[in-house]
Amino acid sequence: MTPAVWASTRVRRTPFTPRVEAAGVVAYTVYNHTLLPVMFRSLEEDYWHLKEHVQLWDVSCQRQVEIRGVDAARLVQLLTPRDLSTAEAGRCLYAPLVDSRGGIVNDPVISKLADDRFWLSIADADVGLWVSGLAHGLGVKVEIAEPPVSPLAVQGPKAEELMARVFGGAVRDIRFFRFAWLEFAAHPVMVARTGWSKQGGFEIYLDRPDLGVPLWDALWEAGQDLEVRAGCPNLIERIEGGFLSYGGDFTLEHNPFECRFERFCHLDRPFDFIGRAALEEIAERGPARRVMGLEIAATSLPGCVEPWPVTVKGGQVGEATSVAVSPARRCGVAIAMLDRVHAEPGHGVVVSSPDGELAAVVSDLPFPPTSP
Ligand code: THG
Repeated sequence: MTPAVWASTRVRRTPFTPRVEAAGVVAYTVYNHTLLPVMFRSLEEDYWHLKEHVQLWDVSCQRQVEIRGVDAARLVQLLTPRDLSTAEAGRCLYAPLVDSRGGIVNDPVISKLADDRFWLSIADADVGLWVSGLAHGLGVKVEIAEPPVSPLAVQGPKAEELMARVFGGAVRDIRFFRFAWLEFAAHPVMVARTGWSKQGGFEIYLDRPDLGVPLWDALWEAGQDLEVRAGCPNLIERIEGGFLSYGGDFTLEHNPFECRFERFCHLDRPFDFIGRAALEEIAERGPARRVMGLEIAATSLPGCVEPWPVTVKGGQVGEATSVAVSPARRCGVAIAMLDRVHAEPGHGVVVSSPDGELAAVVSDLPFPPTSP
């Protein structure tokens, strides 16, 4: 029997928790000290439903670190190698945050609300402490807060139709990684075309906890004929989509090049950020490891609760950190950090699972689409 993880007052509930529980959530994880659903029916059923219909995801655990003030833009730029100078208000940007050694502190979605106001929609680590420490040490004029904002994701191929029914046709004009302020219950809320799936959709950044249940119910009722269901980031779909999970697939011990984040690192542009010297050196040398996909010869696999060694001729060349069985591919799929020489699509490797040694083939991330 797998022991349960206990909730307590240290683990935050969310404005949507009553509806998530009414919808029959079967398992949670804890992310940013907050409950995050991980499964409703089964990973496979949730996967197919996400790819065909529309789901409501309680991703309130994606907490917002707000940075505002006259020095906000300068401080936010110092946090990341991604050039933010060309972004206008209304943009969202996925951006690694790095420390002075080039290690990844977090990988938030940064929303630019105004020239002097940003939200960092953080992955699972206490970014507020890192930013507050830096602001104190640098003596910059900013205010840092974690406002009571709870994102609700609406994901799946029917997400736009459902959102248009509740928020009006204006949602259709929101481009990928942009946001707009739209009204719900006569209150303006931030709606972005973002989300942790490749199926398309939106995230509603609800800043009124009292409107959580009414918002959920409005989407639920409007989506009955669209077969709306409660869902959550799906392990299988996000592995296939190549979405890396901070703390699991990569940590402070990894740099952006190992994570294949080079498109978010603008070393050739002359702005200042923490870790520039370290990243320039790594870019020059080339990263020691690269994150890749694996296709594993297996039709059932146990959960990966600690990294599984990846070997070639008995020598370890890396580790798999997220593993699932894909019903679309009828094999195991994994995200793995591999030594550079083995990080090539088509390379054969062996994965040491708790069930024994399994043959695997290295794949690109995201995994190439399957034909329907
Ligand atoms: N939504 C919000 N906050 C988040 C996540 C989210 N915080 C934590 C975690 N998820 C951050 N991780 C990612 C990873 C990838 C993407 C979004 C969040 C993503 N990337 C696109 C891509 O790689 O193609 C686009 C990147 C870009 O153009 O900037 O969607 O899911 N609010």
